[in-house]
Amino acid sequence: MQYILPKLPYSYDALEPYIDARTMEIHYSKHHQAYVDKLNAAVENKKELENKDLDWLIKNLEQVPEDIRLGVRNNGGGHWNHSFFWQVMAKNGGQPEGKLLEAINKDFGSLEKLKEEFNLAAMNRFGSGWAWLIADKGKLSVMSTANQDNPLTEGKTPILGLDAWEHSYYLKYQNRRQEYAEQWWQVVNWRQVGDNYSKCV
Ligand code: MN3
Repeated sequence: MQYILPKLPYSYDALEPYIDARTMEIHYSKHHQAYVDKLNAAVENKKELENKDLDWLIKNLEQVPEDIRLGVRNNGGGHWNHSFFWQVMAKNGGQPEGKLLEAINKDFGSLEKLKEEFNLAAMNRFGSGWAWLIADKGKLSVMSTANQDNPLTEGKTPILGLDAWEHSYYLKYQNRRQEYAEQWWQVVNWRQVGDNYSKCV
C-alpha cells in the first residue's frame, strides 16, 4: 500500500499566533512528508503488508516483519500521529460540550484540571514524544508516549494529542515547551475531539 500525506485542513498561517506559519509549513511539508516517505520505503516489497492500512500497522506492530518493525513503529507512528494532530487543531475550534464535557467534569473535575494534567504529561516526557487524551469505553485519562509511539499499540484510543517534539515549537517558543503547551489549547478543535469521543463510548 502506498501511504500518502493527507491534505492539511487549513492554511499554514491559520493557527497564528499560537502556531506560527513557518513552523506549520516545515512541520507538515518536511517532517510529516519524511515520515510518509520513510514508511513507504520500509514496507516496499513486503507483500504481506500490501493491503494493510495505517491503523492496522499501528495496532498490530508485533505482526510487522521484524526487519522493518522499528522503521514502521517510528515512521508509521509519525505518519499516524501527525495526520491526527492536524485534525485536532483548528482556528475557532469551540469548547467541549455535551457528553465530552460531562466526561471531562466527571473524570478530571474540570476542563482546567484536564489541561493541567495533560500539560504535565507533555512536560514530563523527557526528550521527544506526545501527550494524549485517551477514551476507554467513555472513561477519559491522560498519558504520554515516547518518540512516535501511539496509544493504539497498547490498545488505547486517543481522542486528542499534542506533539511535544521540539520541531513542533522551537522556532516560536525555543525551549519553552510549557508556554507552547499552554498556548496550544487556543487552537484545539473541540468539535473533532467530541467526534472522536463519540466513537469511544
Ligand atoms: Mn511533529
